[in-house]
Amino acid sequence: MGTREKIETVLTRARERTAGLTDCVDGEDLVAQHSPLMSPLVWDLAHIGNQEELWLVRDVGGREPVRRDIDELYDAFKHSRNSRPSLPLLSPDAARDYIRTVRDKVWDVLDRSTFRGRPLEENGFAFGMIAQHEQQHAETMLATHQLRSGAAVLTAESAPRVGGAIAEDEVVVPSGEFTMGTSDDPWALDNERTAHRVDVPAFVIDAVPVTNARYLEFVDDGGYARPELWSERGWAHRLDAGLEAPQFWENDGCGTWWRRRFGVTEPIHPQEPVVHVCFFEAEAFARWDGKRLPTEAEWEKAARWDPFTGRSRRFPWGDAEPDSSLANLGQRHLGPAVVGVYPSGASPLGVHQLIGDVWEWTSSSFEPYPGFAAFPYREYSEVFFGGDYRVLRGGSFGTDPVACRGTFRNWDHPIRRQIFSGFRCARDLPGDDY
Ligand code: AVJ
Ligand code: FE
Repeated sequence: MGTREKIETVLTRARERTAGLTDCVDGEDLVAQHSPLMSPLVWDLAHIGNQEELWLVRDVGGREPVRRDIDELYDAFKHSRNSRPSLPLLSPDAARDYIRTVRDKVWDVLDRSTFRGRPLEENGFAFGMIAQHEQQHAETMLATHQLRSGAAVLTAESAPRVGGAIAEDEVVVPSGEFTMGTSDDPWALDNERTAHRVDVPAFVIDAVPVTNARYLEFVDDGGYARPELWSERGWAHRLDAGLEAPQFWENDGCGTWWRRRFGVTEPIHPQEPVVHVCFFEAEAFARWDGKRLPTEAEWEKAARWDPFTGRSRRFPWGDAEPDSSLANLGQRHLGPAVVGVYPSGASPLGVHQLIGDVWEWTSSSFEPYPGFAAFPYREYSEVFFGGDYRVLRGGSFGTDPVACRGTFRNWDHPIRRQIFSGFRCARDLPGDDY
């Protein structure tokens, strides 16, 4: 596929996803605040259009502004999510008209683009960035749907529920250097750059994400009542927030846990990766299991390093784009698939489901790589470096393939769990003699 066709495909897919998430609820629901942690859906909708206008219509296209007067309203740094419902936002119909007007202009800008010249236009970067931006908000809107109360409105084919056997529970990753990050992936965002060599001591990593069955053992073993399993900050948060189980789990009082997912209460599938846990819960589970969370470098080496060539792949399975046989991405299913259903998506060393299903917490805070340069704006990554964030890797069932790859870095506060977050554990290799 050429650059132009690829851009048409990803922008069209993003808009279909946005429409699917916003056309299924009425106007009142779009302007409502479903959680203080989230924007009203109608804010995301117009913000998507405003970013597209700023970067593609005005900057790349050099066109006149469509709505300069609303820039401030849809600047994520000007108003907290919690305060957005009280702003004089565009109505749902006005927001839909606005994003359609912007997109029509973008098709015209795309027609005239050569994908060469300024760095922003090179290989269609700005178009790819905007498709990723819309899809990141589509995942955020999906999280808003999960927080919304009331009857179910979203539908999708259910995720595969019978997985194959996994040869080993854990995989040894031998010591040595590997290439982390990228300098040549055309649509990689600034924080994924630049490619650099990292020496990683040998370690052991779980072959699959931590499942509900394992997590339930932790809960049943008093995991939430044993401060020694938690970091000091984690325990303080566990008390303060009254954490007792993953978010959206409900105990029926007869000893059985259920979970509410997109308006439907269902039994907890033991073989699905646990989801909606915060970093502190992941850390406590790992300690209970005699393990720890992987660092970001360990996660990426397990996901990308090819022991036969020494090269770092784009994805665990190789450089090919994801498809439905390789990973659970793109909101095709409204939940993670059970472990073991994507054997062809495993890494060369046999680590499964690194991409898709659930975002995986790592122990690393969000910092720049050597050679980092903010591009094209400081507010995408740079202003978050050094803050109270932990890196998450691999994407979830809610992440579109355009915004997911072995180098992609997500980050959030360690207490957040309305995102589609799970984890897998790692441990040092005793003796480090592999
Ligand atoms: C990379 C997911 C943390 O949603 O806050 C969206 C992505 N940046 N608009 C976020 C983003 C600007 C960002 N995360
Ligand atoms: Fe945004």
